[in-house]
Amino acid sequence: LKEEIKPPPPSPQVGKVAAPSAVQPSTPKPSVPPPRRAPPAAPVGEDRKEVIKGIRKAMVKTMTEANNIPTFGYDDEVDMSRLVELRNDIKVVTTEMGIKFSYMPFIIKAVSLALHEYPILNSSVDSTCENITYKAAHNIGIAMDTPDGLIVPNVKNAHSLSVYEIAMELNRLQSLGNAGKLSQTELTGGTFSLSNIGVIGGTYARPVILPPEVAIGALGKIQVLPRFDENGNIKKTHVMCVSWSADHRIIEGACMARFSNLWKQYLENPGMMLLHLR
Ligand code: CAO
Repeated sequence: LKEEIKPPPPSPQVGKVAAPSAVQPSTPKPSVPPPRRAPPAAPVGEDRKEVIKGIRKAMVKTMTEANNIPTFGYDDEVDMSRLVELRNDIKVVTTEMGIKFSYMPFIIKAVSLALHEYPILNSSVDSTCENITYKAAHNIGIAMDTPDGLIVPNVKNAHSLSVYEIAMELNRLQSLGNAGKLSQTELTGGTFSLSNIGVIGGTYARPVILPPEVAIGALGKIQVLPRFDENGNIKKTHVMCVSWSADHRIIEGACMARFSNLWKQYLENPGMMLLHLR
């Protein structure tokens, strides 16, 4: 005889508490506060006072002055993939020629080409903001992190220099800067500035304009990131962020954005720069 198999009787619920998930909607777990960081170690020895002088003193003056200027900020990202490829192609030759060829010469040339279209970004204003002077030369200031601190020598007449000549001048300024030997000529007369903080790291920044200049750009680190191509496929892309700051008393946001678009076009399609070679 076959014994009839019956399902086991339901277990008695009396006196048992049903599992919460069975009868109630799940409630969020109480958030656990992150572990506290250990307090910083107490300073050893005594406090140290230092007189602010030299390059840092100059920075106090310029930055305090800049802080009185209403500034507009505009950020974007640039696809540097083609430029990365181009630089790799020419790096062997330029190294043999004894020239360090970074991305900066292309970035400076692209700035100069875009300034031709938007000359107000290469202007200066007087202290009472009553007159704008459109500068004839493109003297592009480059923020340099040197053993003496932050200095901003400028590449004079970038508009009339080739990318190669800009690279040579940048090499010269960098060696002088590192040796603390830049002269007043190299440190004054800038008309527009760039700060390549991306050499150290980071994406976006908030650069401070150097009066009487009216605009500055900060470049972030070139990173390999996934982006979509025109067909919707993911592609490996060398992305660099840029952060512009401009004097909003005379520069409209739309002008800064159009300038940035043009500059970006040159960097994303470096071949376009060839059209303007003399
Ligand atoms: N992202 C990734 N790599 C970068 C880069 C970026 N944005 N910019 C430069 N690099 C690379 C260069 O290609 C170079 O690599 P290789 O050795 O393979 O050629 C390397 O980093 C070092 O570059 P570099 O510093 O010698 O040359 P540069 O022309 O790019 O920059 C300078 C020159 C003077 C702008 C830079 O050295 C510097 O001092 N930057 C700091 C600026 C700063 O402090 N700004 C803050 C101002 S506000 O306080």
